[in-house]
Amino acid sequence: MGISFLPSPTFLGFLLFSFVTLSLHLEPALAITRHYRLDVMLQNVTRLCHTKNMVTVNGKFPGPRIVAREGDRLLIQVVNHVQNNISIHWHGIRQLRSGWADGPAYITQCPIQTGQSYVYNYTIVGQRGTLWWHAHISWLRSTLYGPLIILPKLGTPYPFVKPYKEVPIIFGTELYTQIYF
Ligand SMILES: *[C@@H]1O[C@H](CO)[C@@H](O)[C@H](O)[C@H]1NC(C)=O
Ligand SMILES: *[C@@H]1O[C@H](CO)[C@@H](O)[C@H](O)[C@H]1NC(C)=O
Ligand SMILES: *[C@@H]1O[C@H](CO)[C@@H](O)[C@H](O)[C@H]1NC(C)=O
Ligand SMILES: [Cu+2]
Repeated sequence: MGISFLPSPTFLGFLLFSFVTLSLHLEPALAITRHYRLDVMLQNVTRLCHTKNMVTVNGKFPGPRIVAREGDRLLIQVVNHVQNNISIHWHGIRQLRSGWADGPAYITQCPIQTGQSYVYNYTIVGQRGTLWWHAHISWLRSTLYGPLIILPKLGTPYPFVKPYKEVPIIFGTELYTQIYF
């Protein structure tokens, strides 16, 4: 005859249950919502001694970088101040249950018309690294683009030695030569 100090299976089950629910509750607490506003506007841009009046985002060429962590929600308001119809595609983002935020005009949304705005609302799930965003209508993609940087979750290391410095490099052309999706 002996006295057992082993916790009952029910108690163990309860502990496991608490642990699992606790972990489930902890995770979203780390993810945040990040707000961006992209104003699509004309701007005189000078490159290699040539000045061109072009369609830009926030007057920058290339456009501003968008930074988020894996798990974050992005709320990006795009405001159209130019005469062209606009839509922005978040290249490489897996739109899980947010297909209407993908961006191709006439495929997942109507274009944003002059003077109108649209809020792209999506969560980044299971992705990290550097992607890019670009206009997804007509030739506008030739000047409307910028980096989209997804950092690992807080406390999650990169799958390589942490770099000393990171510099996004974007290759672009003003010539619109190809149609692609
Ligand atoms: C761009 O330059 C032209 C010619 O100098 C000027 O008339 C126009 O106002 C400028 N546009 C902007 C948005 O700065
Ligand atoms: C802009 O979009 C609207 C709505 O889809 C369309 O009726 C109009 O023809 C478009 N304008 C141009 C210049 O494509
Ligand atoms: C963004 O989408 C989420 C999930 O569908 C929704 O709960 C939230 O209200 C949306 N936010 C805005 C500002 O549209
Ligand atoms: Cu793309």
